[in-house]
Amino acid sequence: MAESLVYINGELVPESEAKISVFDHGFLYGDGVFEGIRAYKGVVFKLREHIERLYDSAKFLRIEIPMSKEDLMEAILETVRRNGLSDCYIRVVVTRGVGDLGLDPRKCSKPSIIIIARPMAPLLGKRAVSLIISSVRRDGVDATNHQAKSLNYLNNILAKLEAINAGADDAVMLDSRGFVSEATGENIFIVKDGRIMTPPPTSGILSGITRDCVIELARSLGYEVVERELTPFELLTADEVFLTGTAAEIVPVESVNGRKIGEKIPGPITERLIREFEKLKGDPGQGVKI
Ligand code: PXG
Repeated sequence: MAESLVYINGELVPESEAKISVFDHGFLYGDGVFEGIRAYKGVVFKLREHIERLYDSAKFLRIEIPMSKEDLMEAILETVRRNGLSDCYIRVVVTRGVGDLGLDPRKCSKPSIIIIARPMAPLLGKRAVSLIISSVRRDGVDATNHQAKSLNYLNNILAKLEAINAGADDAVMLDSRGFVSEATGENIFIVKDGRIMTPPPTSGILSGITRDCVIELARSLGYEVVERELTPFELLTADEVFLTGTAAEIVPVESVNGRKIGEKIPGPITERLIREFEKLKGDPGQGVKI
């Protein structure tokens, strides 16, 4: 297979030549932001929403992306085109840029922009997943705040390690008050008595684009969707639990801390949402054409 082409600071180079400096603060301090985006059947799904979130994440960190939103969108589309892809995963990374040792961001003169596009299957596969409730608490909204999609994923990685150690597929983290927040790379939903519920952004979650899409989709199908704090009890006793994310899409949860969830996996509402979500893939109204 030919090498993929990676966009680095305005140039498309073969992946073996795609290199960043060891003095880049994205590498030294995790000082940067990113997006994970998918394209389906020649349409980049929710591209504008991802671009908006990327610029908001950068603004939170006072990283000024040296490119207009339109130009960055075009660079993403061009990277996908030049790699000859129509269904793929796209990673956009913007770091503080090359600086000095020492974390002073003022030493970094220009943010680095990297775009990778490659084929990818759903992250967790289509089957159901088992979860544990992690002992790692989500950082507070007054701390690093996961509403910004930053390169700081240590919180998530510690939780994922705990899941792996426990023999589970993934972990769900609680916020500092003990309410359910999200899984390591996905948002979480529960269903109880026909009503769909998911934690609000105040629970220290990333406001997932798949989450927003599923909320809208569910409401359009006539389901009641409530964004509110959820206790671990509500999670463990839910009729259905599912995760949402760009990489994972919609994934049913079969158990949490060893408690089996529901009668049948996927549950009826999860199954319906998966089926309806499939119909959005490749719809030009849901994104931007390559
Ligand atoms: N929470 C967290 C912490 C995430 O990282 C989501 C929720 C879901 O958000 P979206 O906007 O994707 O619905 C994410 C997204 C990867 C990977 O390679 C992870 C994500 C997305 C794409 C790839 O691990 N996480």
